[in-house]
Amino acid sequence: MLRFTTAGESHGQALVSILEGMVAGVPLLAADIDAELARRQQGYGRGRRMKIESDHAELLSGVRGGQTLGSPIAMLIQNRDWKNWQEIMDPAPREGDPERKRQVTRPRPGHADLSGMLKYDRDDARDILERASARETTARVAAGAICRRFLRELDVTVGSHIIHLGGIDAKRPERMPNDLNAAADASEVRTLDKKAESEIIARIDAAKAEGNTLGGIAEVICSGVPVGIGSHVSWDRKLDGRLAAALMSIPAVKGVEIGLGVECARRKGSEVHDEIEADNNNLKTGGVRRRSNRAGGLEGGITTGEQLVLRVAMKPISTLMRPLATIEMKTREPAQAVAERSDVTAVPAMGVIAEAMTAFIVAQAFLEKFGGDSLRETRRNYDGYIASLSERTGR
Ligand code: EPS
Repeated sequence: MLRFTTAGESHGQALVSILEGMVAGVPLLAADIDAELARRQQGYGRGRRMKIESDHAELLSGVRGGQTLGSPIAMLIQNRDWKNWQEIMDPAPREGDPERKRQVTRPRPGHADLSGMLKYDRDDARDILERASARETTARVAAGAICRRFLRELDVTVGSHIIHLGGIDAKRPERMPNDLNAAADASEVRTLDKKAESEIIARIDAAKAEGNTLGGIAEVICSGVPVGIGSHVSWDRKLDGRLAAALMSIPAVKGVEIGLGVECARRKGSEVHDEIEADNNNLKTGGVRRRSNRAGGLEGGITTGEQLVLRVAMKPISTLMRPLATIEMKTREPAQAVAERSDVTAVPAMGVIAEAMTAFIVAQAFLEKFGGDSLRETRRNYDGYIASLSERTGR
């Protein structure tokens, strides 16, 4: 079973990411991971922190001579900001227990601060917010980068672009670019619509000026997945549910849609379902094609062989420079929430994180279906499956 776990606080010493269950023989360079980490750090609307950090994953185990070994892959990503926070984040008990600096006792509406303080019995919300911070997503992107590298060997790609930010819709081009990420990454807000791009940037500037924050929607597209990944037989094997859970777990994400998503509910059946026709040339779909892809590449929790199309909606960041009303936890008096340094929006970065989570779930489901301890074995099993699909086309 492919799985990963992360550890680390936002202003702690480092982040840790461990990916377990990846097959041996996948070509992997630290640069493959760093390239994804750098993509996550981009995006107009981020705060000064992103100028401090320049993320690099140190491969501690599981990779030798540029190939995975099949053993757990441990990665360490240092927090450069740690040097400014060492005293505040020191794991050792403090001599004489002096008052801690940078305590947070005015929880932010919309953040994990308050529920976390109550649940974990903490008087300082820093004990919660350090881990609830979006900094943790760096470690997810590192694990996702390895999954993406594995999938690339099986001709599967994952990309994303921003289709909404701060009240502005970005149009999809008539023809999607062949290299979606190259095109989206060329934009500071990762959109393919130039007109919307300048409107979005103006919105971000305006939100910043008023001490506000903005949310938005990323669309993730995963191409090259054959028919038959995931399963209808049990609730927890349905790939749509697994993707939704993984994407919903990204900080500040409040909605996930597959294909038409919520819009399905408003339409008649004839305007929702994708009609089927034979297409003997397309072996990955079992020799059929859909006339449309409103299902977003999933029917019954199983891939159809069409592109996976997922949309992920992020709420505005909950740290506002013009803070919202809350209470001071020590006195229970009305107060304004803490206004820590933060971002105006992180929607462009969220798209990259959503790609990483998608790559992880798809890689996990691939390994369930095709198994193997080495890439060669997985590929042989994969090729055998595609060959058996081709028998149906009479070839
Ligand atoms: C974050 C607040 C900001 C963001 C941070 C997430 O950091 P700081 O509090 O240090 O200014 O930049 O995001 C990252 C560090 C990152 O790598 O994405 C928050 O409160 O969630």
